[in-house]
This record gives sequence, structure tokens and C-alpha cells, in this order.
Amino acid sequence: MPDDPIGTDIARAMQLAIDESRSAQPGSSPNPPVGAVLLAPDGTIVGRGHTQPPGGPHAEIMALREAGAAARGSTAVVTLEPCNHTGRTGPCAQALLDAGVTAVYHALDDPNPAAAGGADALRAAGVTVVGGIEVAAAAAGPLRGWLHRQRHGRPFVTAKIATTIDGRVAAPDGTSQWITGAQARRRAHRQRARLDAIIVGTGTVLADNPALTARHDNGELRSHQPTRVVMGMRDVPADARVTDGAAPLEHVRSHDPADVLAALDDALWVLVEGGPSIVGAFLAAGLVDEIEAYLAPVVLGAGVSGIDIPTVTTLADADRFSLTAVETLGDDVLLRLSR
Ligand code: AOF
Ligand code: ZN
Repeated sequence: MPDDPIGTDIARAMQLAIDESRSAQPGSSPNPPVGAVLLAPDGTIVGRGHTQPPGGPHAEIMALREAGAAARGSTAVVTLEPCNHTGRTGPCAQALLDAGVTAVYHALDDPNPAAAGGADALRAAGVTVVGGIEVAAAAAGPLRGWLHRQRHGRPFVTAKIATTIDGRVAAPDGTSQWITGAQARRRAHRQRARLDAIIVGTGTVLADNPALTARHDNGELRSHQPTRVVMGMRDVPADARVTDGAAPLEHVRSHDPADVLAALDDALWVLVEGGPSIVGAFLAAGLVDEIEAYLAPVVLGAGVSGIDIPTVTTLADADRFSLTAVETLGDDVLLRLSR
């Protein structure tokens, strides 16, 4: 709205708050990765902050610390309604009030009944409070997994497959590296550093011996590693790369995707990486929220298909998703599909 400089400033500041919150993911888990920005009356940014690991300060407190005395008379722009409870930390609503913040704009209301009520408390104390700012962007951003867990009691689940144009992940002799190119792999490693957990079957560990770590191009480990979760009844060999200690390892002796998700009670966002029967089991159980399908310009013509659901017999059994985005990664394309 060009004729509404305040509204435009607030919307822009909310985008900055969402960007800021990316640094909290996934370190804040199981708490929401929140971002906060403090604006001086002239619109300049005097503080930014994001949620610290559990037990550490919330986003607003980090922004207030950065602003110091400049917090007085400032406007707070936060991706989630400031909390009103003393949990592991004190109430952010009170901290904003004590610091002299005069207006609070937030995106989402806090759906956690234990922490909600900050907006009302601030209003009662005379602070201008407006919710619902850039709600769609905030809900689709780093808060997505936490909001999903609040509503559904389990993490947001992304299933990833990387296939040839005939939908295959391995040739008949089992060779599978590499189907997609360097850019697709780089994106996958960046994504791993944002995940709480990455799930594979014992079959994948035995056949491919993957490391499942998040690495930079030069092979160095990224600063965050997702928990490596191996599901299935067979033992994980003592010399498997997933046992190297570079990231936590959890072996869930079950074939039931629900058991695996129940074991990950702190996770907000998990990736199911294979193989075909594991991805198929999550799909058949209705436990996939999003598919990321990398498609390489490669024809195999024979071999293992990326997803296996043995119970499907007719087209009416097909699981239909809707296309949310298409990304080009070198010669590969990435289809992002949601429920
Ligand atoms: C905020 N700002 O940055 C976050 C909030 O255990 P605690 O005390 O850390 O509280 C966690 C709850 O607080 C969490 O479930 C959610 O409702 C809210 N998170 N609130 O004002 C933040 N991370
Ligand atoms: Zn708080």
C-alpha cells in the first residue's frame, strides 16, 4: 500500500522477522523458531532477535537486548504472539512492557494455551497490539513445523525422492549414485541442516551405507546435523557410516511410520529419505505432508522405482498431491507437492 507508509514498513519488518527466524531453525526445537524486529519511531531497526535453544531467551528478549535503551518507544514486529507465561523463561509480553515498547505487531496468535494471552495482556497495559500481519508468509516459513505439531501432534513430514524420468532410483544391479546433479545435492545438504531428523530404512543403510550428514561442498560438516533415524527390525551394522558419531542416531525397531514419529517427540520437521518401501509406508499411512521430487534428465528403463506401495491395485488407489512449486537445479527439476 504506497499510501500507507506505516503498513508498508510493518509488512517489510515482518519479512525481516521471518528471515531472522530462519537462524532459529532447528536449534529452537521443540520450541517454535520465532523472529523479532524492533523499530524506532522513525522506522529504523534498533534490534533483531530469534529464539535460542530450549531454556534460552525467546526472540523478543534477544531483540530487546540488542536495542538496549533504544527499545523505549519502539514498535515490536514478531512472527508469533509474545508469550504470557513463565515456562523455562519469563513472559515476553512483560519484558516488552518493561522495556517501554509502545506497539506490537505479530503474525500468528500463539496456539499453545499455556503461553497464549500476551496480546491481551499488552493491550490491557495500553500497548497497541495488531495480529495477523503477513500471516500466510509466517505460517509457510520456519514456524510451519511447530504449527503442524500444535495442530496434529506430530512433526511436519517431507518425503524426498530423486529419480530418473521413468521414476527409478536404482538400476537392476543396485547402482544408484548419482542420478541427480551437484546443484540438487547441494540443496539437499542445505535442507538437512534445517531438519530435526532424517529417516531411512535399515535396507537403505545396508545397501547404500549413507552418512546422512549435512555437509558443505568441500565435505565439511555443517553446523547443525539432523538426528539420523533408522527404522526396521534388522540390526544397524557396527561399521555403518550412520554410527560414526557425527550426528545422533536413533534405531526404531518397527516398520510402522507412526511408531517412528512417536519416537521423535521433540521434532518439528523431518525428512523421509527412503528407500522405496519406507516412503511408500509413510504415504500409505497418510503421514506425508509434502513430497519433494527431484527429477533428473536420465532414462534407465529398468530398475527400482522410487516409491513402493504393494497394496495399490487400481488408479483409484493413487494418492494425488497438488503442485506448489517447481525449481530448476542445473539440469534437474524439483517438484514440490503438498497434500
Ligand atoms: C515467544 N517468543 O521466541 C518463542 C515463544 O518453554 P518456554 O518458556 O521457552 O516456552 C515455550 C513456549 O513459548 C512455546 O510453546 C510457545 O508457545 C512460546 N514460544 N514465544 O514469545 C519466542 N519461542
Ligand atoms: Zn516468550
